[in-house]
Amino acid sequence: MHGNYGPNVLTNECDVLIAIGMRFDDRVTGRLDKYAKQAKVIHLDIDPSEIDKNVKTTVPVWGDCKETLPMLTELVEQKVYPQWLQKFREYQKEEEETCINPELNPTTEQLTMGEVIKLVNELTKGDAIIVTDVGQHQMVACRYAKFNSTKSNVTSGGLGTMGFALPAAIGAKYGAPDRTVVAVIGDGGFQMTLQELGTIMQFGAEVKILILNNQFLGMVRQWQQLFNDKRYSFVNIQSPNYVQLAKAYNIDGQSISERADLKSALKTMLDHKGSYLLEVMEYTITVYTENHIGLLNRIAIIFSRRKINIESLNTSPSEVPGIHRFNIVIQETEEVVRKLVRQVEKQVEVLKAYFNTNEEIVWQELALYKVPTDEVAEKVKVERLLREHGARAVVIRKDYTIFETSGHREETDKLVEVLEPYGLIEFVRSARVAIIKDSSGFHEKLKEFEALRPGTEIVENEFLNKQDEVFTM
Ligand SMILES: Cc1ncc(C[n+]2csc(CCOP(=O)(O)OP(=O)(O)O)c2C)c(N)n1
Ligand SMILES: [Mg+2]
Repeated sequence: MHGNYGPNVLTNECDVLIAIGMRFDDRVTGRLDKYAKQAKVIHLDIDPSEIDKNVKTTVPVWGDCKETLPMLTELVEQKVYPQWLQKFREYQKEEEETCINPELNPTTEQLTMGEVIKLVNELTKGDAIIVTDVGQHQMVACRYAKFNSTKSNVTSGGLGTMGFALPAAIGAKYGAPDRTVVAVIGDGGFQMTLQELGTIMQFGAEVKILILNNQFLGMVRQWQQLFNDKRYSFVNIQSPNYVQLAKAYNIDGQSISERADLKSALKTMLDHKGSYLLEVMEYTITVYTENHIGLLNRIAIIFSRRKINIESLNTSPSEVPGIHRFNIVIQETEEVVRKLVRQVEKQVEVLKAYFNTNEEIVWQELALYKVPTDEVAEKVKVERLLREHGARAVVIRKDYTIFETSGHREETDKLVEVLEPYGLIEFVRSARVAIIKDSSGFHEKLKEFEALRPGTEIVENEFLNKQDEVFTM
C-alpha cells in the first residue's frame, strides 16, 4: 500500500538496515512483528526517543546526521553486489507493469490520480511546489510528482494531519512567491480547513487548488478493503459544490471528470492569474420509465430550470418489455444530483431513478467515422488500425468507408486523430450508455414493485405510431 515493492520486500531479506532520521511508523513497517527480523539495524536519529521505540536497534547513533553519517560512511568499504541490485530491478519492473504503468497511462478506466499528477509534472516541468494533504492522493502525489529542486514537496508526513495542504500551500507561496504552488487535496481533507479560502481571498495568495474527489475517505476505505474484508464503515462522504464555494471567496475554478478535458483544465488552472480551484469528477443518472411519450420534456425541464447542463442523454429500451431507460450525464455535486433525482422521481412518472459515479458503472459511447475509401485503402494499414482501436468497417463503398468503434471519450477521440490525416469526412458520436456494476438488473427490482402494486394491462396509445413526431428532444 505504501512505498515501493522492491524495497518493501527486500527489507525482509537484507543483512544490514541503515535508517537515517526515520521513525519506523506503521506505513513503513506494516506488521512490526514481521519487519526486518533478520537484519542488524543501524539507526541514526537526532531524537533519542525514536531509537528503540518501534524497532529494536543493533547500533543506535544519536546526533545530527550531518555529522554522524560521514562518521559511518568512513567505516564502510565499497563493495559491489550486482545480484542483490538485480533483485531490486526485477521487483521494480514488476511494479511498473502491474501498478505504475496502469496508473500513469490508463487505457479504458476512469481518470486516475496518477495521470493527473503526471500531467501536472509535465505542465509545470517539475518546477512547482507540490503541497499535499493526507490520504490516497498524498501517496500518489508523493510517488509520482517530479521535482527539479529541493523544498518542492511539502506534505504532512509525520502526524499526517488532514486539512494540512490548504494553509500549508499559502505558507509555501509566501515562502517562495516566485514559484507555482499546487495544493493537491482530497475531498475529505479539503473540508477540514476550507475556511482558509478566506485567507487566500483576503491576502490574494496565488495558490492552485487541485481537489482529487473520489467521494471517499479513500485511504481509510482502502484499509477497510484490504484489512477488514471490505466491511466499509463511514467512508462515503458528500461534498459541497467546491467550485461555487470557491466563487463565494472570489476564487475561480471548474470541475472536470473526462480525460479529454484534463490537460486544458490543468493549463487553465496554471495559467490563471491568481488562485484557482480545479475539481476532478462526474455523475450518470439512470431513469426507468413505463411510457416515454412526453416524458423526456418533463425530465429535461427539471434540469434546465436549474440551469444544469446535460452533458449527454440517451434513451433506450431496457431488458424488460415496455420499460424504457434514460442515461443522463451531468457534472454536479452529489448533493445537487441527489435532489435532482428525488425531483425526477416525484414530478415525473418514473419507476426508479439512480445516480452513480463513474466508478460504479460500466459505460460506453458509440462512434462512427466516414473516410474516403481511396485514402484509407492506399495509405493506411487498415487491419492494424482497426485492431489497435477495436474498430470495424461497417460500410465499404467506392467513395467512402465507415468505421465503427465504441469506448470512452478519449478512445473514440484517438481514432479521430488517427483518421484526420486521411480526410475524415464525417464523425458522429452517440450519447453514453451505462450499466450499473453491482446492480442485479432492473427486472429484479421490478418484481418487487409489481408485488407491491400490480400493473394494469398496457393500453395502446393513440400517439404510438406517431412516435417520431411526438418524441422530440
Ligand atoms: C485530522 C485527521 N483526521 C483523520 C485522519 C485519518 N485519515 C487519514 S487519511 C483519511 C482519509 C482522507 O480522505 P480524503 O481527504 O478524501 O483523501 P483520499 O484518501 O480520498 O485521497 C483519514 C480520515 C487524519 N489523518 N487526520
Ligand atoms: Mg477522497
